[in-house]
Amino acid sequence: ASINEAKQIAAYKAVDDHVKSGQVIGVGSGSTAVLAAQRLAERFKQEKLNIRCVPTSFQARQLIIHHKLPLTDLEIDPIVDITIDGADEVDANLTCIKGGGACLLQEKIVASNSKKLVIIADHTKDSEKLGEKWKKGVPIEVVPMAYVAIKNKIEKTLGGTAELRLAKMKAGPIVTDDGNFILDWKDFDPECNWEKVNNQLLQIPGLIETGLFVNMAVMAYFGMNDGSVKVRI
Ligand code: DER
Repeated sequence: ASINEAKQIAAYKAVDDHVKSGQVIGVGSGSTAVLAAQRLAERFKQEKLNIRCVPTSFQARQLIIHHKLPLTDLEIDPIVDITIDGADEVDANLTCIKGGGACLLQEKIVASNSKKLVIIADHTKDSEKLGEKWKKGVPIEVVPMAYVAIKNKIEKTLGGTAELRLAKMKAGPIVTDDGNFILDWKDFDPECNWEKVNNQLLQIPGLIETGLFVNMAVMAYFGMNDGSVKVRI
């Protein structure tokens, strides 16, 4: 199976296994979540599902509107039944690196207000330890005025390098949906205790959120090369 086909089988199986009428659903961000939204729209139409969708980014909001799915938000629906979202890498304990698409802040907020977070990905995201396959670092959202000070603090206290994420089709840094910058923290110690590291990072003033989703996902669906789906619980 191609990578896209692997993403699709994981996304479709997760939507088919978990989505039912009456739910408030968190719609994820990134290319795998696009496929989940596609399947959600198919089922919504076929089964006339009574669902409401909370976006996890501007992209997710566009997806919901494009598919004419019922749009809601966390202000109206602060309790989400299930969020289905992608990831950049998932380790053996279901700890995820997210934020490859710079959407980690709203994704983590919606996920933390969801009864269940289900991850969907192709097999290239399936690792024993974080850092094995994903080499672009842990995305960290920061207040723009503080990015150098935070970069220095991360490198001094935790090692590695924290690089400002620059835009491709815009001069200068990428700016997130909430107007912040992203630092990508690379060359971290792969043996570290991610819960401890995440808590240490979150103490830094001006550091808004990390792409480390620790003890949040309850399941991960991986689309495999042979067309099967591997589920990690
Ligand atoms: O930015 C994000 O957190 C996305 O969910 C990303 O991690 C996964 O995007 P992909 O499905 O396009 O690989």
